[in-house]
Amino acid sequence: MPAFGTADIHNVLLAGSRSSGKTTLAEALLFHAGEISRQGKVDSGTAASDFEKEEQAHHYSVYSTLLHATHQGKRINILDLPGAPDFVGQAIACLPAAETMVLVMDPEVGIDSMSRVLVNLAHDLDLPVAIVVSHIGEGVARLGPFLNGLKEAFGRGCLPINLPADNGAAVIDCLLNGEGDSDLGPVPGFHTELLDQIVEIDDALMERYLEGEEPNYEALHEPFERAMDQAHVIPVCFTDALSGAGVDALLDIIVRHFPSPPEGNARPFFVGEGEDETPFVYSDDASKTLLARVFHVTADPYLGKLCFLRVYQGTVKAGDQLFVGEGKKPIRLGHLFQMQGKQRESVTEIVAGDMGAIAKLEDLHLSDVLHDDHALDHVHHKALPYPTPLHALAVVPKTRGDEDKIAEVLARIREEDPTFRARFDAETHELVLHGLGEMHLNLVIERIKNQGVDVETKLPKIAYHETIMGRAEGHYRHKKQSGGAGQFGEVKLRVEPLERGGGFEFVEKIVGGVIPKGYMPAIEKGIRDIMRQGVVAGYPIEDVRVTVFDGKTHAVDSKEIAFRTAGKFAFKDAFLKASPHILEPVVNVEVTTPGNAVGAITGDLSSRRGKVFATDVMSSGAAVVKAAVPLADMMDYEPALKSMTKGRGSYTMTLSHYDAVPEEIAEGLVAQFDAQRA
Ligand SMILES: Nc1nc2c(ncn2[C@@H]2O[C@H](COP(=O)(O)OP(=O)(O)O)[C@@H](O)[C@H]2O)c(=O)[nH]1
Ligand SMILES: [Mg+2]
Repeated sequence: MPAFGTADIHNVLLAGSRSSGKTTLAEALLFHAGEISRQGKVDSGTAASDFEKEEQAHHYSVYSTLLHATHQGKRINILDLPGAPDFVGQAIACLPAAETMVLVMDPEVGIDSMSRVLVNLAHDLDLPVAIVVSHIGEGVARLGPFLNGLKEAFGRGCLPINLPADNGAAVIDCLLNGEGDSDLGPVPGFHTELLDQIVEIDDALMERYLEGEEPNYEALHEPFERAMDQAHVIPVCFTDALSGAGVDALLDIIVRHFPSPPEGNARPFFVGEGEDETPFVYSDDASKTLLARVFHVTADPYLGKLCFLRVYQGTVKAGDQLFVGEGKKPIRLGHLFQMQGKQRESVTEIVAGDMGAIAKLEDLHLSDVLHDDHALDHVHHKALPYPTPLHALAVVPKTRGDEDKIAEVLARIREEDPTFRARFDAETHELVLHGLGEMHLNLVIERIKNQGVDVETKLPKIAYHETIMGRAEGHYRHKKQSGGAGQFGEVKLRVEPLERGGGFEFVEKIVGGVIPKGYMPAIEKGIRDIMRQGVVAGYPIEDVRVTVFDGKTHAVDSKEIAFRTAGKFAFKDAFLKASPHILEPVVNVEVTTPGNAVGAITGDLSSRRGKVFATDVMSSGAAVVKAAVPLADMMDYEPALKSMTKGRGSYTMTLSHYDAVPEEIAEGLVAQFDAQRA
């Protein structure tokens, strides 16, 4: 096994919307680098990257996959990310693992919402972006307008570093080469445009360039790198992963032009908390103390839990004793692996800049930081902007006793996916799953069923909340004194609304010790119990301050359980008097569409209780419509958008805020809840 030094490694993310060609490109890169002997296909379930049961069944990627290739003596680590918005959580978790985001785009689809989201994420994290235009064999006429569209969407730094040629059967370099012809026109024009942009970053180079010197690779390498790091240049290149056009060229581009770890922007690590938080500067040096982060977690059928690591500083060695975050107790590593999809190979170490996996560490989780020096105890990566899961689905096992199996599957999914949540509702005996969309939740159900457990699912629900708009007092006396040991607890409390997002505040204002301090945690527990269950419609309660100000104790019969019950019902009493409301999530919707469908789209959004606040039509003819719409009215949006745009529209949703639902909807939700309880 050749060993690679930190400067010989290139880490790239293959990102992009669904079906843009990431997995097929990954496969082609491995094949052209001689890593695999035949090129598999996504559609026949044979791609190295789509190896999980669910992926082969659906012919698309659900999980992030780590692959690697060797080209010109350099190591390329490739992270093939899922493209569907429902699986974006896994993609986001991987972003800090690489130096370059390679955004794969199918020109037939155009500049879609997901690609915009990804470019924004990369900019937020200071991650250089390169664009690979796929499917060039399927027609070159559309590539010119597509390129103009890229500039309009992502800035004038979007410039080709190679060009399609021979009607999409080949590519021709336009960074180091200034001659010849391409499918988009003569090469010299593109060459000059790119050099003009690069030299802006380097005064000395600019001077020589203006004097007529043609810069070579050595002269251009460093300025090009810096231009990428500063997003001054977003290089665009062309491929057809099925015919192989542009694939060798892309391998060359990755190892010759894309940043290695020492060349790329440092990943945003910080040390300390709150106001004391300061950037943590590491050095891409394999001999220093260790800094590594878990970017992906998966379950291997043989090894169990596998944690994928990116090492930033130092070297991880098999058998090492390491610390996890602030943990004082070291953990001992077992085997280390380098991964090729599902294939793994034992390695003795992973150096700064490289990635790999470790098995069987139950105490290690997604996003954890590993180190070997307590000076790094509080080092963490900048918080990643995971979307909030807004879709809910209730499931009940068909066979009693399967709860444990289900819990096991869900715990595993929660380990892997930061955008998935599960909550057991003790009152309804339902398991409520929260995810980013129907596809996301259906996949969870599929994974449960793959474990041989059959479940019944209820209709998808919206993640509503309950809250109050007014202040009120509540009172409850819990007294049970018939036979055996008695129970006594009495609580008086006040509830008042907090700002949206304020969560829950518990305040104790007891005078004269009428309730001993020791019972306060029990009262708070009782209140938290009912806040999880909801009072009026069965949804969790948010944004409430509770002040316990009075009550009574009994010298013999008072006990924790009595105060827990009293707290619960005193809260319910107050809540019902404090103008209870049901809140619904309102999402920011961004629709990318051909311009001629804008009228239909804005009209349709308004009919979904939406407020359209911007419509930008670009010269390429594409348009972006921005609106805020209650999530409840977006549940069937995908097919509607498809039919309005003849399949050419795309959209993304992110949580905007929570807003009170209109009266008639609230009444419906309450009636539904009452019927369920009856
Ligand atoms: N002709 C052609 N088809 C491609 C190309 N890249 C991907 N495809 C096809 O497009 C579909 C989606 O590709 P896939 O790699 O799964 O996309 P992903 O969702 O981005 O991983 C598959 O049917 C591929 O065979 C390409 O460059 N040229
Ligand atoms: Mg894929």
